[in-house]
Amino acid sequence: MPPRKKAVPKKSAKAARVRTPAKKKTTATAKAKTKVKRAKPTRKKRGLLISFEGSEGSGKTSQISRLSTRFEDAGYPVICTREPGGTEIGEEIRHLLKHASPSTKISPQAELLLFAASRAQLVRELIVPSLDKGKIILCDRFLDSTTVYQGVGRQISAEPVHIINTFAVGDIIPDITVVLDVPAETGFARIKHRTTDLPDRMESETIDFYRKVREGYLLLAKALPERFIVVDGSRSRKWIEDKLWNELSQRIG
Ligand code: Z5A
Repeated sequence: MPPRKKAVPKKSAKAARVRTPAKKKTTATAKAKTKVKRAKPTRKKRGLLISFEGSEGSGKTSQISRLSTRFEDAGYPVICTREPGGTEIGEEIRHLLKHASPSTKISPQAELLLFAASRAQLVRELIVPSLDKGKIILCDRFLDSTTVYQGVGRQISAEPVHIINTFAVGDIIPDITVVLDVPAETGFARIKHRTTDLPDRMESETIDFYRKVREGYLLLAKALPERFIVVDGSRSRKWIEDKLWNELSQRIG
């Protein structure tokens, strides 16, 4: 299987989330209008953002690698990225989030903001410019991970999670979100043999936490059926790849 490409762009670009101007014309509203002019409303049409979600060991990384090859072979311009990470700053945040010592005691609120910071950078540095270039972006986790892990898993209330998510992504919402659904036990069994020099803070959660995460994804998918595709992640790698390729290539046209 070819190694997954890590895409870190050379240039950064301005993302364009613009507030609706107030009724009265003031200097501030005039500035806001200038921003409206600079926004590129057509960019979401040009490329496509496909996020992959699911609990640990659900097979996201494996499927992104397989599907990127299928997209490339079919002549689509495709890039792969991940969260947290995907940019230089994001990868530093990833390291902190995954390998901070237990004595650091990162609070759920600080954790939420760190994930959001990594995402805010990824959106502006990589996702917006790639959509502008018409690329298909396969993203290993995106904002739904925060909704589920920090919202459902860590039980931070929905409102701050939503506000912070929205602030981080602006108007960039995935066009399609794939959920690889596996029982928590299956995911755990798949990753337990992993050997690494560094202890992983996130992987030390209980099985109950991952049960909640799974339920959270299924609820989200039920609420947003037009965006989500849920696939049985406990099937064989080849079965999942074929199923996803059929679904995605049909939707992309
Ligand atoms: N997190 C968060 O809390 N809030 C956020 O906003 C964001 C993230 C963005 C990121 O960890 C952690 O951050 C994650 C959520 C949290 N934490 N947890 N816990 P990560 O990026 O290191 O890991 P991950 O995203 O959870 O993915 P993963 O553990 O690497 O698993 P995966 O990518 O879904 O699966 P995989 O690597 O493709 O496969 C795992 C193993 O299973 C591997 O040996 C494969 O060969 C095997 N596999 C894959 N598919 C199959 C099938 N179909 N059958 C059998 N075996 C398979």
